[in-house]
Amino acid sequence: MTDAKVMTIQDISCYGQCSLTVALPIISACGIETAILPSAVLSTHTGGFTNFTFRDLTDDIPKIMKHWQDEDISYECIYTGYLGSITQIEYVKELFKNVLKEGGLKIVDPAMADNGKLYYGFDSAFAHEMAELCGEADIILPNITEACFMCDKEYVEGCQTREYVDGLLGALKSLGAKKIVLKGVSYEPSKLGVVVYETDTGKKQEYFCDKQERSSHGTGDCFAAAFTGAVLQGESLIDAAALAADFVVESLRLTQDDDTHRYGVKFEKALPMLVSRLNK
Ligand code: PXL
Repeated sequence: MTDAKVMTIQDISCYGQCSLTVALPIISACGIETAILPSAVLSTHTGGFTNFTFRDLTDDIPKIMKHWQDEDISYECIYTGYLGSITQIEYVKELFKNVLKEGGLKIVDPAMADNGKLYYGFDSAFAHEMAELCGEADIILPNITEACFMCDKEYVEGCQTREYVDGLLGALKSLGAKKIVLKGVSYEPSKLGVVVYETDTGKKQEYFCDKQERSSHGTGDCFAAAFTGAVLQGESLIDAAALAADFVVESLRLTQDDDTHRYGVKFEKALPMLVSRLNK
């Protein structure tokens, strides 16, 4: 068991099973000490809810960072999720410089879009700034839509061809990202999965699951958290990505019969599976 500490910066959506309310329990369940930096506090996430509150915590970020520096607090890994503004992206670059241990791991999930659309409140200027942050990262976790917005590529509905996915991976490599975990890849209607591309060696690996009937908000965050926990426990990238994908599928499966539960997935009920697979 490692004593590596991770710090994750993303919002707190008080209700809705996404961002910090899934990252903290999932990474902790993986046996990893997890510090948090809330980028904003919302009453709910922005997908499918209206009139949510949004308390921007941008101004707190440099103060929190300064206190950590004064206290000599630093981390083996920083994992970023949903960020609320371009200024916050700039602050993340400062956090990488000032509170990540030398040789520490930068994991960036450019959580900002899905199904061909940017989430509420984002625009292409934000997507391009996020692309720059991805260029500084060791590992990035975009879905197909986010890759398209960051690389100015056309989003194609439905299944992709291998040529199209290879084109996206090449464009993501040009951003400067070292290791790419591209999510939401589907070469045939019944399968959905990830491609892991190590840009330094050119190695590409893939992992596919049976496509579930339902999709849901928050699954990208569940994936990123489980992936981060598994990597910090020493799993290879492809094994961590496969475990994270299986964890999301299990969470979706445990949610699908509940028609009233549409805003997130019941990942809590899949945690035992995640932990037992990690400890094998
Ligand atoms: O799951 C990504 C996410 C995180 N945080 C907020 C969101 C979303 C997706 O819509 O709205 C606030």
